[in-house]
Amino acid sequence: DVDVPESHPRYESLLTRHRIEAGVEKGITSKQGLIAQGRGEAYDYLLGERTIPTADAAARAAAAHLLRADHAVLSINGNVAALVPGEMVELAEATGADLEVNLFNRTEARMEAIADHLREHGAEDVKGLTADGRISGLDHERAKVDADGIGDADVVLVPLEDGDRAEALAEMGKTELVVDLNPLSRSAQTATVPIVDNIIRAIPNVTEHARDLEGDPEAQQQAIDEFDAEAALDAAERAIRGGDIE
Ligand code: PTJ
Repeated sequence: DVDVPESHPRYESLLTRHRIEAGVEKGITSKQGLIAQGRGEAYDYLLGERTIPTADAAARAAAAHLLRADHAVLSINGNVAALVPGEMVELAEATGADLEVNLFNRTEARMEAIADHLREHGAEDVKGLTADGRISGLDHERAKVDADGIGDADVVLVPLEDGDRAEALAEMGKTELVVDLNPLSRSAQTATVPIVDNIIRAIPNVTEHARDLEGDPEAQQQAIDEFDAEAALDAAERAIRGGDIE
């Protein structure tokens, strides 16, 4: 990785930046991914770079949805692949979900590089390269999915998703789980479960909740029933604006 002293006050943030940079160098992350990361970092700084209680409740509800799904798919883009490849593989294993590469700026080279990168991190089956399905209501390149992946899924985790696609997936009736540090983004606003947290913290947290909820349908139902998306988005916005966190 990179030579940042652990005592540095912005250690995590610098490490994250380095991973995104390395992602661009490896042909995994797009240049726009750098801009997206900068935007995310600004929100995270204002949040105090921590998981607020409503984000933790969202992570638990997301874990419950993944465990109860008939077919759950975790969507991977260039930022997600650079930041949390092993963590996404672990979450897929903990919940029985599929992994699918799904890009906003789709190129075959980046699709292949990301699929290889995930396999290097332990993924066995990586979907997305067949691209024989479509998300309705989007233009050609951005609509491509695997028919037996996101096309068939009832629950999808779409971290750092573009707003148009998040809306289109929701309109197809899928239960949408989003990770996005901006509570005002359309993705967060249209999600069944918006997790307003840094993906670096959010994914391992969802996995931990999944392990805790596994085999306990009552606790899963409770995590889903108790989560209020609108209240969680409001709480995150208040936290970012400098208000109290309840
Ligand atoms: O690899 P591709 O081609 O699929 O492109 C991926 C990006 C992320 C570049 C693309 O989807 C994009 O442009 O997304 P946006 O519209 O910039 O939205 C990304 C959202 O994720 C923004 O609201 C950011 O605040 C948020 N975000 C960025 N970094 C993080 C984050 N949220 C959580 N954790 C982060 N580390």
